[in-house]
Amino acid sequence: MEGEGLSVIYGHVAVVRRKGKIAFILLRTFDGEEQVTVKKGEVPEDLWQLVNELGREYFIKVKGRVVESSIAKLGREIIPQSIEVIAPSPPPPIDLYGKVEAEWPTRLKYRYLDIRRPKVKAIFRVRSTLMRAAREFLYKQGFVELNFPIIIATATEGGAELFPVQYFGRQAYLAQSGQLYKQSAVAAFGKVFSIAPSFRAEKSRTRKHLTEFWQIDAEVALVEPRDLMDLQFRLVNYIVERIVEENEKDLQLLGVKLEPWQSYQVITYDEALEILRRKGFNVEWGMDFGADEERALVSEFEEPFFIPQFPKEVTAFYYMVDRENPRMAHRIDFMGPGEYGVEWSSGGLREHDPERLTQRIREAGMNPESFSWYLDMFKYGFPPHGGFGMGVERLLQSLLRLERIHEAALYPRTPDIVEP
Ligand code: AMO
Repeated sequence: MEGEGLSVIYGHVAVVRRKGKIAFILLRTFDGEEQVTVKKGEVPEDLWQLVNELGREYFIKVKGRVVESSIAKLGREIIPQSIEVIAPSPPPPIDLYGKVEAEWPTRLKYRYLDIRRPKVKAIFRVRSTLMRAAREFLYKQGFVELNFPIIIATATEGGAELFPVQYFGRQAYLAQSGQLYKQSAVAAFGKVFSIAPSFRAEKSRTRKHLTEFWQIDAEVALVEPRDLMDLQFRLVNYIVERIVEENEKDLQLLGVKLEPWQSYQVITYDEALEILRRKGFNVEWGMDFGADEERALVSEFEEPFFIPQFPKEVTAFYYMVDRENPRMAHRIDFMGPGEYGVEWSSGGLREHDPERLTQRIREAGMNPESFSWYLDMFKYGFPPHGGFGMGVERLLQSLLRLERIHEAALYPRTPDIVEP
């Protein structure tokens, strides 16, 4: 659409308001909104008649003049010469422009319409920037992007949370993460990442769990915990900067103010326990933080923070046990701060000693034989390494202050929802 000449605009009819001899069509285009102003007497009679027949969600083609307008909310309006209905619509079952949002289950039932709402579109435009920025940043840091298998034969993140797949008479599973594969690849490339879906058959019905979610899964050879923390902090800040640059209007629509953080903090597991005890939680040394504890903890912070070690018992088998303090393992959690804070990522240093790994797999109640290729690979000159898996929806949820994680997925998957 250009200048004040004749333009052709396609869009969905959001609302038609008629005031006597004048009608306003609010048109939702693919990248914004336009107002079409139709005056009886100034347009051919059949066009005026057509306007009366237009309903919400009709997809139309408008040919007209774009003129600046001091009264129009958008600062300009379209004076049509012709309007063509490309695809009509029955009245939509949910009100896409109502003051009061439809209930969440109804929105989900008609998600294919719900995603046309400007606020929902804003969320996914930001998500698009987030994905692009993550890639940009990691490429700039010299990472190689790879794709790991989605159909796999073994649990990587705990045996109970697997979705089984019938695989030609064998049992296979949907990947819980690319963990084992990204570790294998780090020995070849040094710095690798993958952005891929993860599947977890968790029956958790919480504000922060999905059964299908996306991870920014990275692995680096020869890193120290500090490097991993710096890298992730810079990654998130880069994502925030790009969103601020690219999505000004979307952030405005969502009522969200974003800016990069100045610094991050590091607190020990024991310090986290102390904070929680002070807040009245009955937490014992050795436990992992549940949803309530996590929420209470992050709300104490205004800057992102890391917890760089956890009691060995609450870490997955692939995390390296601290050689100096064997009660602890190098699992590093990265926490988003504030009221909408949440665990953005888990990561850490990996165990690359096959003997110790075998022992850890046994302790986790799994059979080392199911991991034979993984255990074998560490015999072949394997460099020390570490990495992280960052949850895309969790990060988006907390940056955009979304009440539930489901809003950060186009078609969320939960124990109750698998359609549409
Ligand atoms: P973890 O299981 O902690 O670690 O997952 C990494 C990150 O993914 C996100 N996440 C989820 N998001 C939505 N719904 C879920 N059910 C869900 N579970 C996890 C979180 C979490 O921090 N292999 C390791 C990572 C690594 O060590 O590199 C892993 O998968 O943001």
